[in-house]
Amino acid sequence: NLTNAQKKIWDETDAEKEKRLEWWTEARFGMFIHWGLYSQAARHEWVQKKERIPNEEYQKYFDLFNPDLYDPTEWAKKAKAAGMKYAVITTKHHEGFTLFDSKYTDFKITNSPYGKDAIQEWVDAFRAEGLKVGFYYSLLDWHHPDYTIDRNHPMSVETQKEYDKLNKGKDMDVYRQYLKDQVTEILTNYGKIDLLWLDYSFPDPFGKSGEDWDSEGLLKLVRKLQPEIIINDRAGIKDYAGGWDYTTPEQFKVKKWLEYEGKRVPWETCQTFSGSWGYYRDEHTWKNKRQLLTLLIESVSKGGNVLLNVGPTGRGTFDYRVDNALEGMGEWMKYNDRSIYGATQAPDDIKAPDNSILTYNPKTNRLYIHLLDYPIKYLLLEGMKDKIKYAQFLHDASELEISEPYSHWMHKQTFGENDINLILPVNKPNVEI
Ligand code: FUL
Repeated sequence: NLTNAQKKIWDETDAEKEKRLEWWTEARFGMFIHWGLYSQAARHEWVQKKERIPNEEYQKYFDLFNPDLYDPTEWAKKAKAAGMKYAVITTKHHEGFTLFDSKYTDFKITNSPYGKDAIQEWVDAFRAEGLKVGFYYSLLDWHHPDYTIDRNHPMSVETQKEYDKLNKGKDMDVYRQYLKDQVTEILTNYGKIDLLWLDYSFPDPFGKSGEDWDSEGLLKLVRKLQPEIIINDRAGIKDYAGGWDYTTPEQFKVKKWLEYEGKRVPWETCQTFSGSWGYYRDEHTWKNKRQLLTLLIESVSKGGNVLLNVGPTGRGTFDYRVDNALEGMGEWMKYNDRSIYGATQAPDDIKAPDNSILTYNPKTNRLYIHLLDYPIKYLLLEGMKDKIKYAQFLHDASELEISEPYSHWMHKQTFGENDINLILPVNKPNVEI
Protein backbone atom coordinates (compact mmCIF):
# COMPACT_ATOMS: atom_id res chain seq x y z
CA ASN A 1 0.00 0.00 0.00
CA LEU A 2 2.69 2.44 -0.83
CA THR A 3 1.95 5.93 -1.96
CA ASN A 4 3.96 7.24 -4.84
CA ALA A 5 6.03 9.46 -2.61
CA GLN A 6 7.10 6.53 -0.53
CA LYS A 7 7.83 4.38 -3.53
CA LYS A 8 9.94 7.12 -4.92
CA ILE A 9 12.09 7.34 -1.83
CA TRP A 10 12.07 3.93 -0.29
CA ASP A 11 10.83 1.68 -3.01
CA GLU A 12 9.87 -0.86 -0.41
CA THR A 13 6.70 -2.59 0.72
CA ASP A 14 5.18 -2.31 4.20
CA ALA A 15 6.51 -5.76 5.00
CA GLU A 16 10.01 -4.78 3.93
CA LYS A 17 9.85 -1.67 6.01
CA GLU A 18 8.66 -3.64 9.01
CA LYS A 19 11.59 -5.98 8.53
CA ARG A 20 14.04 -3.06 8.41
CA LEU A 21 12.55 -1.75 11.67
CA GLU A 22 12.57 -5.16 13.32
CA TRP A 23 15.57 -4.69 15.62
CA TRP A 24 14.27 -1.31 16.73
CA THR A 25 10.77 -2.60 17.45
CA GLU A 26 12.24 -5.51 19.37
CA ALA A 27 14.62 -3.24 21.32
CA ARG A 28 12.03 -0.88 22.85
CA PHE A 29 14.50 0.89 25.11
CA GLY A 30 17.42 3.12 24.14
CA MET A 31 19.77 5.76 25.51
CA PHE A 32 19.82 9.31 24.20
CA ILE A 33 23.01 11.29 24.83
CA HIS A 34 23.20 15.07 24.67
CA TRP A 35 26.78 16.15 24.96
CA GLY A 36 28.48 19.28 23.68
CA LEU A 37 30.03 22.57 24.74
CA TYR A 38 26.83 23.43 26.63
CA SER A 39 27.64 20.60 29.05
CA GLN A 40 30.22 22.89 30.62
CA ALA A 41 27.79 25.75 31.09
CA ALA A 42 25.76 23.06 32.85
CA ARG A 43 22.52 24.97 32.57
CA HIS A 44 20.61 23.65 29.55
CA GLU A 45 21.70 22.78 26.02
CA TRP A 46 19.87 25.89 24.82
CA VAL A 47 21.92 28.10 27.13
CA GLN A 48 23.37 30.10 24.28
CA LYS A 49 19.95 31.06 23.05
CA LYS A 50 18.32 31.39 26.47
CA GLU A 51 21.01 33.79 27.67
CA ARG A 52 21.67 35.35 24.27
CA ILE A 53 25.38 34.58 24.40
CA PRO A 54 27.19 35.88 21.32
CA ASN A 55 29.46 33.41 19.51
CA GLU A 56 32.59 35.31 20.55
CA GLU A 57 31.70 34.83 24.19
CA TYR A 58 30.51 31.25 23.77
CA GLN A 59 33.94 30.46 22.34
CA LYS A 60 35.28 30.02 25.89
CA TYR A 61 33.50 26.67 26.13
CA PHE A 62 35.25 25.57 22.98
CA ASP A 63 38.63 26.72 24.23
CA LEU A 64 38.12 24.74 27.45
CA PHE A 65 36.53 21.57 26.09
CA ASN A 66 38.65 18.73 27.38
CA PRO A 67 36.60 15.84 28.78
CA ASP A 68 39.48 13.99 30.39
CA LEU A 69 37.26 11.35 31.99
CA TYR A 70 35.43 10.44 28.79
CA ASP A 71 35.16 6.67 28.67
CA PRO A 72 32.49 5.58 26.19
CA THR A 73 32.99 1.93 27.13
CA GLU A 74 31.78 2.80 30.62
CA TRP A 75 28.79 4.62 29.11
CA ALA A 76 27.97 1.66 26.91
CA LYS A 77 28.23 -0.77 29.82
CA LYS A 78 25.84 1.35 31.87
CA ALA A 79 23.35 1.51 29.01
CA LYS A 80 23.55 -2.21 28.53
CA ALA A 81 23.17 -2.97 32.23
CA ALA A 82 20.04 -0.81 32.29
CA GLY A 83 18.58 -2.99 29.55
CA MET A 84 18.98 -0.51 26.72
CA LYS A 85 19.58 -1.96 23.28
CA TYR A 86 20.51 1.11 21.28
CA ALA A 87 21.89 4.58 21.76
CA VAL A 88 21.71 7.90 19.94
CA ILE A 89 24.34 10.62 20.46
CA THR A 90 24.38 14.28 19.44
CA THR A 91 27.02 14.44 16.74
CA LYS A 92 26.13 18.13 16.58
CA HIS A 93 23.51 20.09 18.50
CA HIS A 94 22.08 23.53 17.69
CA GLU A 95 25.24 25.29 18.91
CA GLY A 96 27.03 23.93 15.84
CA PHE A 97 29.96 22.25 17.60
CA THR A 98 30.71 18.81 16.16
CA LEU A 99 31.82 15.89 18.30
CA PHE A 100 33.20 14.41 15.10
CA ASP A 101 36.02 15.46 12.85
CA SER A 102 34.50 17.46 10.01
CA LYS A 103 36.06 18.94 6.92
CA TYR A 104 33.35 21.56 6.77
CA THR A 105 33.83 23.45 10.01
CA ASP A 106 36.61 24.54 12.35
CA PHE A 107 34.19 24.43 15.24
CA LYS A 108 34.90 20.77 15.90
CA ILE A 109 36.20 18.59 18.68
CA THR A 110 39.47 17.77 16.94
CA ASN A 111 40.34 21.49 17.14
CA SER A 112 39.42 21.71 20.82
CA PRO A 113 41.90 20.87 23.60
CA TYR A 114 40.47 17.34 23.64
CA GLY A 115 41.79 16.88 20.12
CA LYS A 116 40.24 13.49 19.32
CA ASP A 117 37.15 12.38 17.42
CA ALA A 118 34.74 11.48 20.24
CA ILE A 119 32.24 9.97 17.81
CA GLN A 120 34.73 7.42 16.53
CA GLU A 121 35.49 6.34 20.10
CA TRP A 122 31.80 6.28 20.95
CA VAL A 123 30.78 4.18 17.98
CA ASP A 124 33.56 1.66 18.65
CA ALA A 125 32.65 1.35 22.33
CA PHE A 126 28.90 1.00 21.87
CA ARG A 127 29.22 -1.48 19.06
CA ALA A 128 31.64 -3.53 21.14
CA GLU A 129 28.97 -3.81 23.85
CA GLY A 130 26.46 -5.02 21.29
CA LEU A 131 24.33 -1.87 21.15
CA LYS A 132 22.96 -0.43 17.96
CA VAL A 133 24.33 3.03 17.21
CA GLY A 134 22.41 6.11 16.18
CA PHE A 135 23.36 9.69 15.37
CA TYR A 136 21.46 12.82 16.31
CA TYR A 137 22.24 15.66 13.94
CA SER A 138 20.82 19.17 14.31
CA LEU A 139 19.53 20.90 11.22
CA LEU A 140 19.88 24.16 13.13
CA ASP A 141 23.32 25.66 13.43
CA TRP A 142 23.82 28.86 15.38
CA HIS A 143 27.46 28.96 14.47
CA HIS A 144 27.26 28.73 10.70
CA PRO A 145 27.52 32.10 8.94
CA ASP A 146 24.83 31.23 6.40
CA TYR A 147 22.30 29.99 8.90
CA THR A 148 19.24 32.21 8.91
CA ILE A 149 18.82 34.30 12.01
CA ASP A 150 15.31 34.03 13.37
CA ARG A 151 13.61 34.21 16.72
CA ASN A 152 15.24 30.94 17.74
CA HIS A 153 18.72 32.24 17.19
CA PRO A 154 20.89 33.35 20.12
CA MET A 155 21.39 36.73 18.51
CA SER A 156 19.09 39.26 20.08
CA VAL A 157 16.86 40.79 17.44
CA GLU A 158 13.74 42.87 17.96
CA THR A 159 12.22 43.72 14.62
CA GLN A 160 11.71 42.08 11.26
CA LYS A 161 13.73 44.87 9.76
CA GLU A 162 16.70 43.89 11.88
CA TYR A 163 16.32 40.25 10.92
CA ASP A 164 16.25 41.17 7.27
CA LYS A 165 19.34 43.27 7.66
CA LEU A 166 21.25 40.51 9.46
CA ASN A 167 20.17 37.87 6.98
CA LYS A 168 21.11 39.90 3.95
CA GLY A 169 23.69 38.10 1.87
CA LYS A 170 23.22 34.78 3.65
CA ASP A 171 23.17 31.96 1.19
CA MET A 172 20.73 29.16 1.95
CA ASP A 173 22.24 27.09 -0.85
CA VAL A 174 25.55 27.12 0.95
CA TYR A 175 23.86 26.14 4.20
CA ARG A 176 21.88 23.33 2.58
CA GLN A 177 25.03 21.94 1.04
CA TYR A 178 26.79 22.16 4.39
CA LEU A 179 24.07 20.03 6.01
CA LYS A 180 24.38 17.46 3.27
CA ASP A 181 28.16 17.43 3.48
CA GLN A 182 28.16 16.84 7.21
CA VAL A 183 25.44 14.23 7.05
CA THR A 184 27.52 12.53 4.38
CA GLU A 185 30.52 12.59 6.70
CA ILE A 186 28.75 11.02 9.66
CA LEU A 187 27.13 8.40 7.46
CA THR A 188 30.32 7.54 5.60
CA ASN A 189 33.17 7.66 8.07
CA TYR A 190 31.89 5.40 10.86
CA GLY A 191 30.72 2.23 9.17
CA LYS A 192 27.14 1.01 9.41
CA ILE A 193 24.97 3.45 11.35
CA ASP A 194 21.67 2.04 12.54
CA LEU A 195 19.62 5.17 13.13
CA LEU A 196 19.56 8.86 12.23
CA TRP A 197 17.81 11.33 14.51
CA LEU A 198 17.45 14.61 12.67
CA ASP A 199 16.36 17.63 14.69
CA TYR A 200 14.38 19.65 13.84
CA SER A 201 11.72 21.60 12.09
CA PHE A 202 10.85 24.57 14.26
CA PRO A 203 9.16 27.09 13.98
CA ASP A 204 6.91 25.52 11.40
CA PRO A 205 7.27 21.81 11.98
CA PHE A 206 5.64 20.69 8.80
CA GLY A 207 6.00 23.48 6.39
CA LYS A 208 8.51 25.86 5.05
CA SER A 209 11.43 24.72 7.14
CA GLY A 210 11.33 21.30 5.50
CA GLU A 211 11.60 22.89 2.11
CA ASP A 212 14.32 25.14 3.36
CA TRP A 213 16.63 22.32 4.25
CA ASP A 214 15.58 20.35 1.18
CA SER A 215 14.44 17.54 3.43
CA GLU A 216 13.45 15.32 0.57
CA GLY A 217 16.90 15.59 -0.96
CA LEU A 218 18.47 15.04 2.43
CA LEU A 219 16.48 11.90 3.17
CA LYS A 220 17.26 10.49 -0.25
CA LEU A 221 20.92 11.08 0.37
CA VAL A 222 20.70 9.36 3.75
CA ARG A 223 18.98 6.37 2.24
CA LYS A 224 21.60 6.14 -0.47
CA LEU A 225 24.48 6.24 2.01
CA GLN A 226 22.93 3.85 4.52
CA PRO A 227 20.18 1.76 2.93
CA GLU A 228 19.27 -0.03 6.18
CA ILE A 229 19.16 3.03 8.40
CA ILE A 230 16.08 4.03 10.42
CA ILE A 231 15.16 7.73 10.25
CA ASN A 232 13.02 9.80 12.61
CA ASP A 233 10.39 12.33 11.57
CA ARG A 234 11.97 15.69 12.31
CA ALA A 235 13.17 16.83 8.94
CA GLY A 236 9.99 18.76 8.30
CA ILE A 237 8.08 16.31 6.13
CA LYS A 238 4.62 15.65 7.47
CA ASP A 239 3.49 12.86 5.21
CA TYR A 240 4.31 9.47 6.74
CA ALA A 241 4.94 8.26 3.23
CA GLY A 242 7.49 11.00 2.80
CA GLY A 243 10.53 9.00 3.71
CA TRP A 244 10.81 8.84 7.49
CA ASP A 245 10.25 5.76 9.61
CA TYR A 246 8.95 6.74 13.00
CA THR A 247 7.65 9.66 14.98
CA THR A 248 9.12 11.23 18.13
CA PRO A 249 6.76 12.54 20.82
CA GLU A 250 8.98 14.61 23.08
CA GLN A 251 8.53 14.65 26.86
CA PHE A 252 5.01 13.39 26.92
CA LYS A 253 3.24 10.15 27.56
CA VAL A 254 1.36 8.88 24.58
CA LYS A 255 -2.27 8.00 25.29
CA LYS A 256 -2.74 5.47 22.51
CA TRP A 257 -0.87 3.99 19.62
CA LEU A 258 -0.12 6.87 17.26
CA GLU A 259 -1.80 6.90 13.92
CA TYR A 260 -1.40 8.95 10.81
CA GLU A 261 -4.31 8.92 8.40
CA GLY A 262 -5.66 5.73 9.89
CA LYS A 263 -2.35 3.91 9.78
CA ARG A 264 -0.33 2.94 12.85
CA VAL A 265 2.96 4.76 12.88
CA PRO A 266 5.96 3.44 14.81
CA TRP A 267 6.87 5.82 17.59
CA GLU A 268 9.48 6.52 20.23
CA THR A 269 9.04 8.95 23.08
CA CYS A 270 12.20 10.79 24.04
CA GLN A 271 12.40 11.74 27.68
CA THR A 272 14.81 13.33 30.11
CA PHE A 273 15.71 12.17 33.61
CA SER A 274 15.44 15.72 34.86
CA GLY A 275 14.16 18.35 32.48
CA SER A 276 16.85 19.58 30.16
CA TRP A 277 18.76 17.38 27.71
CA GLY A 278 22.23 18.74 28.25
CA TYR A 279 23.81 18.40 31.69
CA TYR A 280 22.13 20.82 34.11
CA ARG A 281 23.89 20.86 37.45
CA ASP A 282 21.28 22.66 39.53
CA GLU A 283 18.16 21.00 38.24
CA HIS A 284 16.03 19.35 40.93
CA THR A 285 13.26 17.74 38.97
CA TRP A 286 14.51 14.19 38.72
CA LYS A 287 12.03 11.47 37.84
CA ASN A 288 12.04 8.58 40.26
CA LYS A 289 12.48 4.94 39.39
CA ARG A 290 8.78 4.18 39.50
CA GLN A 291 7.98 7.03 37.12
CA LEU A 292 10.67 5.91 34.71
CA LEU A 293 9.61 2.28 34.75
CA THR A 294 5.95 3.16 34.39
CA LEU A 295 6.84 5.31 31.43
CA LEU A 296 8.65 2.40 29.80
CA ILE A 297 5.89 -0.12 30.47
CA GLU A 298 3.13 2.25 29.37
CA SER A 299 4.98 3.10 26.19
CA VAL A 300 5.49 -0.54 25.28
CA SER A 301 1.84 -1.20 26.11
CA LYS A 302 0.94 1.28 23.38
CA GLY A 303 3.38 -0.06 20.86
CA GLY A 304 6.16 2.48 21.41
CA ASN A 305 9.81 2.83 22.36
CA VAL A 306 11.50 4.96 25.01
CA LEU A 307 14.69 6.90 24.34
CA LEU A 308 15.88 8.03 27.75
CA ASN A 309 18.33 10.89 27.81
CA VAL A 310 21.60 11.32 29.65
CA GLY A 311 23.47 14.61 29.65
CA PRO A 312 27.10 13.78 30.48
CA THR A 313 29.21 16.41 32.22
CA GLY A 314 31.96 18.51 30.69
CA ARG A 315 34.49 15.98 31.96
CA GLY A 316 32.65 13.16 30.27
CA THR A 317 31.00 11.49 33.25
CA PHE A 318 27.39 10.68 34.16
CA ASP A 319 25.78 12.47 37.09
CA TYR A 320 25.34 10.13 40.09
CA ARG A 321 21.57 10.54 39.84
CA VAL A 322 21.71 9.16 36.32
CA ASP A 323 23.81 6.24 37.51
CA ASN A 324 21.32 5.49 40.27
CA ALA A 325 18.34 5.65 37.95
CA LEU A 326 20.01 3.44 35.36
CA GLU A 327 20.97 0.90 37.98
CA GLY A 328 17.44 0.84 39.35
CA MET A 329 15.96 0.26 35.92
CA GLY A 330 18.54 -2.43 35.24
CA GLU A 331 17.54 -4.31 38.38
CA TRP A 332 13.95 -4.35 37.26
CA MET A 333 14.86 -5.23 33.68
CA LYS A 334 16.88 -8.21 34.85
CA TYR A 335 13.67 -9.91 35.95
CA ASN A 336 11.16 -8.29 33.66
CA ASP A 337 12.79 -7.55 30.32
CA ARG A 338 10.81 -10.34 28.71
CA SER A 339 7.76 -8.17 29.12
CA ILE A 340 9.50 -5.32 27.27
CA TYR A 341 11.60 -6.66 24.40
CA GLY A 342 9.52 -7.49 21.38
CA ALA A 343 6.39 -6.66 23.34
CA THR A 344 3.61 -4.36 22.25
CA GLN A 345 -0.04 -3.54 22.80
CA ALA A 346 -2.22 -6.45 23.92
CA PRO A 347 -5.01 -7.57 21.58
CA ASP A 348 -8.00 -5.24 21.84
CA ASP A 349 -10.34 -7.83 23.32
CA ILE A 350 -8.22 -8.29 26.43
CA LYS A 351 -9.26 -6.17 29.36
CA ALA A 352 -6.60 -5.02 31.82
CA PRO A 353 -7.44 -5.70 35.49
CA ASP A 354 -7.76 -2.57 37.66
CA ASN A 355 -4.50 -0.67 38.19
CA SER A 356 -2.52 -2.72 35.77
CA ILE A 357 -0.85 -2.28 32.40
CA LEU A 358 -0.71 -4.99 29.79
CA THR A 359 2.12 -5.74 27.43
CA TYR A 360 2.04 -8.59 24.97
CA ASN A 361 4.50 -10.48 22.83
CA PRO A 362 2.79 -11.52 19.60
CA LYS A 363 5.57 -13.92 18.62
CA THR A 364 5.48 -15.97 21.82
CA ASN A 365 1.82 -15.24 22.48
CA ARG A 366 2.58 -14.23 26.08
CA LEU A 367 0.58 -11.65 27.97
CA TYR A 368 2.26 -9.67 30.76
CA ILE A 369 0.20 -8.07 33.50
CA HIS A 370 2.10 -5.27 35.24
CA LEU A 371 0.47 -4.73 38.62
CA LEU A 372 0.78 -1.15 39.79
CA ASP A 373 -1.06 -1.96 42.99
CA TYR A 374 -0.59 -5.35 44.49
CA PRO A 375 -4.08 -6.81 44.87
CA ILE A 376 -4.97 -9.06 47.72
CA LYS A 377 -5.11 -12.66 46.70
CA TYR A 378 -7.64 -12.65 43.86
CA LEU A 379 -6.87 -11.00 40.58
CA LEU A 380 -9.93 -11.04 38.38
CA LEU A 381 -9.35 -11.54 34.68
CA GLU A 382 -12.53 -10.83 32.82
CA GLY A 383 -13.36 -12.96 29.82
CA MET A 384 -10.03 -14.76 29.92
CA LYS A 385 -11.09 -18.30 30.73
CA ASP A 386 -10.25 -19.80 27.36
CA LYS A 387 -7.32 -17.59 26.71
CA ILE A 388 -4.96 -18.49 29.52
CA LYS A 389 -3.34 -21.89 29.71
CA TYR A 390 -0.76 -21.20 32.35
CA ALA A 391 0.16 -18.31 34.62
CA GLN A 392 3.31 -17.49 36.54
CA PHE A 393 5.16 -14.68 38.23
CA LEU A 394 7.92 -13.32 36.09
CA HIS A 395 10.46 -12.70 38.83
CA ASP A 396 10.69 -16.29 40.06
CA ALA A 397 8.76 -18.33 37.50
CA SER A 398 6.49 -19.63 40.23
CA GLU A 399 3.16 -20.97 39.05
CA LEU A 400 0.00 -19.07 39.86
CA GLU A 401 -3.20 -20.96 40.37
CA ILE A 402 -6.07 -20.17 38.05
CA SER A 403 -9.51 -20.67 39.51
CA GLU A 404 -13.17 -19.88 39.15
CA PRO A 405 -14.05 -16.37 40.31
CA TYR A 406 -14.48 -16.32 44.03
CA SER A 407 -17.35 -14.60 45.69
CA HIS A 408 -17.97 -14.37 49.39
CA TRP A 409 -21.54 -15.31 50.39
CA MET A 410 -22.13 -11.92 51.97
CA HIS A 411 -20.71 -9.92 49.11
CA LYS A 412 -22.11 -11.71 46.13
CA GLN A 413 -20.87 -10.48 42.81
CA THR A 414 -21.97 -11.61 39.43
CA PHE A 415 -19.22 -12.80 37.17
CA GLY A 416 -19.20 -13.38 33.47
CA GLU A 417 -19.10 -16.91 32.18
CA ASN A 418 -15.54 -16.56 31.05
CA ASP A 419 -14.15 -14.67 34.01
CA ILE A 420 -11.42 -16.33 36.03
CA ASN A 421 -9.20 -15.52 38.96
CA LEU A 422 -5.49 -15.70 39.41
CA ILE A 423 -4.62 -16.58 42.96
CA LEU A 424 -1.77 -14.44 44.19
CA PRO A 425 0.12 -14.95 47.44
CA VAL A 426 -1.35 -12.78 50.16
CA ASN A 427 2.06 -11.44 51.03
CA LYS A 428 3.46 -9.26 48.34
CA PRO A 429 6.71 -10.77 47.09
CA ASN A 430 9.70 -8.83 48.25
CA VAL A 431 10.60 -7.69 44.75
CA GLU A 432 9.06 -5.43 42.23
CA ILE A 433 6.94 -7.46 39.93
C1 FUL B 1 14.54 19.41 20.67
C2 FUL B 1 15.82 20.19 20.88
O1 FUL B 1 15.63 21.56 20.70
C3 FUL B 1 16.26 19.86 22.29
O2 FUL B 1 17.37 20.61 22.67
C4 FUL B 1 16.54 18.37 22.35
O3 FUL B 1 17.60 18.06 21.48
C5 FUL B 1 15.29 17.60 21.97
C6 FUL B 1 15.50 16.11 21.90
O4 FUL B 1 14.82 18.02 20.72
O5 FUL B 1 13.94 19.71 19.51
